[in-house]
Amino acid sequence: MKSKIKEIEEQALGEISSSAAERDSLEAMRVKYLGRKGIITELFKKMGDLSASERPEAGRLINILKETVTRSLEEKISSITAYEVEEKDKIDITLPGIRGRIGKPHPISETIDEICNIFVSLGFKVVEGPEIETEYYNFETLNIPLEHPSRDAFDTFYLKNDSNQKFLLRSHTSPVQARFMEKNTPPFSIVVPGKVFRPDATDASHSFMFHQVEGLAVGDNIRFSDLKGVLANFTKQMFGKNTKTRFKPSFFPFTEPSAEVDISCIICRGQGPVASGQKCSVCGGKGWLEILGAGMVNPKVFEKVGYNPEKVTGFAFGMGVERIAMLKHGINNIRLFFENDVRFLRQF
Ligand code: 2NM
Repeated sequence: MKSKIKEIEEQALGEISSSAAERDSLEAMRVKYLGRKGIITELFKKMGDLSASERPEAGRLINILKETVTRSLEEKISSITAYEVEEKDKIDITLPGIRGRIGKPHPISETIDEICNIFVSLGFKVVEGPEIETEYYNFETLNIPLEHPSRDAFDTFYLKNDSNQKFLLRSHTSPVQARFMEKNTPPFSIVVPGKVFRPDATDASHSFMFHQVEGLAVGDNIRFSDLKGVLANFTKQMFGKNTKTRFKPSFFPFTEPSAEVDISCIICRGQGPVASGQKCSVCGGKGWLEILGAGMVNPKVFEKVGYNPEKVTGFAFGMGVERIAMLKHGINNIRLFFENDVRFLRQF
């Protein structure tokens, strides 16, 4: 019996020390020796076969064996626990970092900045003003009288009335220019960026809210050729140095004469029909894209703001920022700018 116990002890301690340092294999080891049908448990059961004189000594030795094996298992388990704790606290500096996403300006904000910076390079100052306007500044001062048909295109989004004034969301940024003229003496050149609001039904190219940049230069002997020079320079800086500019006669109540300004198509470069005989999808084969309205400030506007039209002249222009951003980036739907889907916005 004694040698049998010694043999089991050696076997058990050997197996435990060479077993994998994993909880599963150690548990298997515990079951094998100390479980209900384990080798050591069976030894206890076999004591009944011994004589009464051998039994106490055998019992003592088996108990020592049981304790030895138990301690050996516990030591190994505690070494696993220590290893796990140590590993958990270790920082693996070779793992790639988690980069936080950084925001950036909206493409419309970037286009506004780009437009304004070009005019700043030409000596213009950037001026801003209120989005809620009075009928007076949105219409009257700009020579858009109450019963005039050209007012229909703008006439919307009225707010609750004050006692004697009607308030509305501005339909262009020109009222800011009218307010600026009242408070300042020429000469000056300003650009006014901002949100404007129109009664348009939304489609791929229209929105009830969009952004404008309008410009105004007033002084002594400012001429139509100054307007042409400034806008030709702007279109070259904005769309590339080979961009051509073309003026067509038009009408605005606040300018006379008035013009619509086209640039040579930035896709087909003014060629219109492309080599394959198909029409350019951006300009529709025309070779030109309309991007601006402009003109010489109507003397009636100068009178309204208290200037003497015999003494000062000026030019003004206005453009839709969304339209310009769509042309520049090849975007075919204005709504993409306002949905704020980050998958769209991240492309800029
Ligand atoms: C446009 C086209 C032509 C314009 C006129 C004025 C003001 F205040 F001086 F009368 N500001 N902006 C103007 C002129 C705007 O937008 C298509």
